[in-house]
Amino acid sequence: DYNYASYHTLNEINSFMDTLVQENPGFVSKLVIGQSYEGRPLNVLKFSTGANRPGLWIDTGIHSREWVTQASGTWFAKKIVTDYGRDAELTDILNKYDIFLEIVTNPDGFQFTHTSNRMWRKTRKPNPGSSCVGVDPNRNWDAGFGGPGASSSPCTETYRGPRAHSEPEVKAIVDFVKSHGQIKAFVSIHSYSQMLLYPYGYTRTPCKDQAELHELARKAITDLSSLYNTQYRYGSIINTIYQASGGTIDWTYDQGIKYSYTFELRDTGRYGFILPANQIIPTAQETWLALMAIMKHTKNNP
Ligand code: 0X9
Ligand code: ZN
Repeated sequence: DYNYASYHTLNEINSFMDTLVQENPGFVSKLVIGQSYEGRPLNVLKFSTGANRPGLWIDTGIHSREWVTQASGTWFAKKIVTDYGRDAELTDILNKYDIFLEIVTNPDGFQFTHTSNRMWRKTRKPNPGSSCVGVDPNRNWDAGFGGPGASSSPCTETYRGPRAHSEPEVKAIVDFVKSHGQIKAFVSIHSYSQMLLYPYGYTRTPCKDQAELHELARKAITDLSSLYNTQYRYGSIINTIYQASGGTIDWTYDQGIKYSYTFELRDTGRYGFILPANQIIPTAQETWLALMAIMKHTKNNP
């Protein structure tokens, strides 16, 4: 049986996904939206109870070293399966929307964190003319690409890449979002620093839905804190964390996905990326309350 209270390898998470699909036929399926640079499948779990529904997207692990995010993603998958038909609010959401969950969004990086360097963040694509490997997949999106808050140097942790959507892990999501055409909420989950952020990161200009996104963030982090009193900050990326160009949710917001959010999960730096495994389940549980607030608001404000 899968242990949600420990960290797992890529193979173990892939087996978890296949088992979940097998155990829930007609509800959970696995889409392969592309291939990583090293040829691994980019797997997305789809939770669906009917045809032609709009979609809600959650991704974890786009930065491979942020292990509590992939671990929380597996817990969310199990929670969705457990609560459908039991929890009235989630059941109502799933009777109107499909949920798409990409747990290991950067599989090459994740494998590398297990085999070679626990602190690997970027993709694993070589950079021509440099001995440094990888692109920051949260600087590679076509949203202020190349502007301040990203680097043009392949040897830095925030290297933006040679061009927008150069990374297959990013391009697969771009193609999926565009071809789906009805994604209504997009949540990209990182760690650490305990923040709930909305656009923009590439510009100081407030996004046009700032007031609504700010109020919903307040509600979401209030719900989150109700469980273990974990304190989150919230606001636009640029005002709350730092300027960052080419980020995921700036792109999704500019595509018309109003409810675009990024989380930075536990903690605030005591353990940082190396969060002890005994915090996985509490982190996932509290984060789920915030995700429910965002999904519920999306459903109630179509
Ligand atoms: O720098 C980042 O990419 C994010 N912090 S992290 O420690 N997880 O790397 C924050 C960036 C803000 N998010 C977006 N621009 N989407
Ligand atoms: Zn990150």
